[in-house]
Amino acid sequence: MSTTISRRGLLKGIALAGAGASAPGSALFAKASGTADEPWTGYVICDSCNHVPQCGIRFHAKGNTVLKIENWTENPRNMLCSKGLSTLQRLYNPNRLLYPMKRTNPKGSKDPGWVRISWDEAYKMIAAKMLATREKYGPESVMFYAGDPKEPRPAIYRLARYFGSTTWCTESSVGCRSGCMMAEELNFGCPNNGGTPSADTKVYLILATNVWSQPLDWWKAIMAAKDRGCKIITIDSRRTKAAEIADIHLQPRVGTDAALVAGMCRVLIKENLYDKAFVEEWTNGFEAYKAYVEEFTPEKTEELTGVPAQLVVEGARLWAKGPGAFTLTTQSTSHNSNGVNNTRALLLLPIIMGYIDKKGGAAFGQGPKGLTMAAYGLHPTLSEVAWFNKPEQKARRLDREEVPLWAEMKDQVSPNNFPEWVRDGKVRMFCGWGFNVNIWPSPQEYAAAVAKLDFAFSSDYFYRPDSHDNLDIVLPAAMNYERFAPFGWYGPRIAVRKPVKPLGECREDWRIAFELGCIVDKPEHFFGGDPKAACDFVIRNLGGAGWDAFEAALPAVSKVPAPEPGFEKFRTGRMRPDGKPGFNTVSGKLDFASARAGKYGYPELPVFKPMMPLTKEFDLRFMNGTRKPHITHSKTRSDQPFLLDIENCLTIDMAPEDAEKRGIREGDWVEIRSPYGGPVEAKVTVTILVPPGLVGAQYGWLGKQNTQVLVGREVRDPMSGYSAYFEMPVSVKKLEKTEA
Ligand SMILES: Nc1nc2c(c(=O)[nH]1)N[C@H]1C(S)=C(S)[C@@H](COP(=O)(O)OP(=O)(O)OC[C@H]3O[C@@H](n4cnc5c(=O)[nH]c(N)nc54)[C@H](O)[C@@H]3O)O[C@H]1N2
Ligand SMILES: Nc1nc2c(c(=O)[nH]1)N[C@H]1C(S)=C(S)[C@@H](COP(=O)(O)OP(=O)(O)OC[C@H]3O[C@@H](n4cnc5c(=O)[nH]c(N)nc54)[C@H](O)[C@@H]3O)O[C@H]1N2
Ligand SMILES: [Mo]
Repeated sequence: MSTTISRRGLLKGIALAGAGASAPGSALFAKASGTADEPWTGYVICDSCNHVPQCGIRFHAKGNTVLKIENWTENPRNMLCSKGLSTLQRLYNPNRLLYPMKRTNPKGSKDPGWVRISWDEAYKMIAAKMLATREKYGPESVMFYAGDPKEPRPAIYRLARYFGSTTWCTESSVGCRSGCMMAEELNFGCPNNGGTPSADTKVYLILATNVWSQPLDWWKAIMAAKDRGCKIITIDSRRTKAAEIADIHLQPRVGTDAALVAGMCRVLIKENLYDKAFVEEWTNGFEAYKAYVEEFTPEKTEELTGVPAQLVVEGARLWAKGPGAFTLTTQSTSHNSNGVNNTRALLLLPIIMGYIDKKGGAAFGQGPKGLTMAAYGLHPTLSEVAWFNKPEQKARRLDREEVPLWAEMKDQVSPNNFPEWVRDGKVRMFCGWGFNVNIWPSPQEYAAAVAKLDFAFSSDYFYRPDSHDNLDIVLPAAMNYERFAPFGWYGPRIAVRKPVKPLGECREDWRIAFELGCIVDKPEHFFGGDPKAACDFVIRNLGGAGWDAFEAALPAVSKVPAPEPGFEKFRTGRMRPDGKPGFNTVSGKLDFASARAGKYGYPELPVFKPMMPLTKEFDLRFMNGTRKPHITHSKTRSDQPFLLDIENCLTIDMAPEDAEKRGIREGDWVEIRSPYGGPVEAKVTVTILVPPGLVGAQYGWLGKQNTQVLVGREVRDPMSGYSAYFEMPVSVKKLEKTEA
């Protein structure tokens, strides 16, 4: 089976599907053309890049064929981007998986020998294996995993919980932005990555957040604030769009944010610009931090970070002219070996100024009913996150020795030692949804571990050889146009869907998880296998009128009751589950110093730690994974080929000085090596987007262009267990070739 697509064939296919015709011999198009010709309008949610909440899509269909899509204007998030607009290519991509398949050749064979099977047979094989593995090796030996796809997660939580396994993990526990969330929870006592500026915001701080990774309305809100006179400070190691519109751009070298913040806080303290009263009443550990930052003079800060001393001072002074709000929606600051502490440091900037839950400051939002959102905007009654957080479950966690603080704080295990778990017989079976082995450093080691499992399956939209070749079963997942669950969630607003029927025998992920649950556990725990019934359960639990009423209201987006947001909720006990004033940290206050971290031998303060040194041979830092507007991870490449017109190979950004020194020009091909692997081939863009000494790249290209092989597995942030994707020293050499 191949994932390469003939572009002509694909475009022809879309035209055929659009016309409702049926291409002989093609299972896909036989199903795609519906019988009824009545035009109708549907409503779904884009899942291209997994912003949560996601963007709404209105589509026009005939029979079961989607003909045209547009912005769902009534949806709070209603501006589709290049990725969203090309999702129809993905829906009608002739390479889609349409039927369950099982392998017939032994693992390791070049050809797995896939044959089509029925859902019944697939479920029987999987369920029998789940039960037998649990019986023989205990529940933890069955691992549940979801990739970046966040939509399937609540249902898989439920399956893992009722099956009784704590070995439940996702791409977020491998390395997304949960490392940043860990910092948020340590400082604030709850996740909070800031938000867009409000009408009263005077200064807005953009912390390592790339414009291209955000929904389009994020940018609109920032430009509107700028027009109102709000000042912008951007802290980003590259000169991004967000840096170019900033009043002050602070450009620290990668992984040096803790030093930059120490320098800025020193200025705020020395010049008496910080909010003394707030710090005294609502924070913990300030005196220790004050003593720590003493050595970070502007000059020393410049030496450590590369940010000019004068800018450190000016940045601090401008930030003090608040109220100030911030955004830290980034994943990138958590991807170096001091990631959690660098992020904790950045989050001290709103704390020291007391811009916490204030008018014009950083708003602390809340879910419709509770204090915080859980499980990617989905309700804890469905995900049953509380079960994973009970002491008896925590005691069984496979990751508790490797990342003890993470294991205490997080309900998902850190699976970065998966190869060792398989080697030691701790994990025997793998149940996956959207599994991509190439998110890991040195992915070949994870692929080899998959091949050694007793049994493994995954559900996906497409067949991915790197990840699927050594599975036992591959299941075809329904796409966003074809599923009911989950609904979109925007604060108290809930957008239910009106989808088309799945192509072939695709099934939605919630249904797959629930139907398996019905076999290995009790149907009453899994809504009899019905995703819509599960959504209805959550909506009613939130006090809403239920799925049918919400569907009848479409295209309007319905509301569930919600408490007034209000300001300074920490004064009235709304930030803690026990209703006491303060924050949900161990100290009850906002933590400059965290006893929770100290308990496990990590520094209590968010201290600076140098990155891996560059060497004579590996003399450039590699930023392996910044986002681009037309790329999502590895999947948009072959799935949505319109986007390949924009870029069709791995390109790296190099500063003009660095390129010239190596005799490299725009468009040249180069090879990249690190102490851990390579060569990797890429085409060069010469640009001031990156400073001298830094190479910027996207990850997610495959084969010879797979940058993950450059990342060493052992270089990690000890607090989160995350890999240092953005830290590797590399060499870049010109190649004598002109094509990929
Ligand atoms: N188009 C698109 N959008 C996406 C995605 C996608 O693949 N494509 N993926 C989605 C997902 S899963 C995620 S997690 C988010 C990620 O969203 P982001 O984290 O916002 O995206 P990145 O481009 O990885 O990084 C943000 C910025 O951090 C800067 N940076 C890197 N290291 C450092 C550092 O050490 N210090 C400082 N100060 N700055 C640093 C980079 O220069 C970059 O501009 O995007 C989501 N949105
Ligand atoms: N070097 C480096 N590595 C990184 C990062 C980086 O910046 N640099 N970023 C990290 C981050 S933030 C992330 S989020 C991860 C990316 O995480 P990945 O897990 O790679 O994310 P995707 O590529 O979105 O999806 C993985 C697979 O899921 C399938 N899929 C998509 N949607 C669905 C669905 O709804 N159901 C099912 N069953 N399958 C689906 C896709 O076809 C694909 O095969 O990579 C991480 N790794
Ligand atoms: Mo992510």
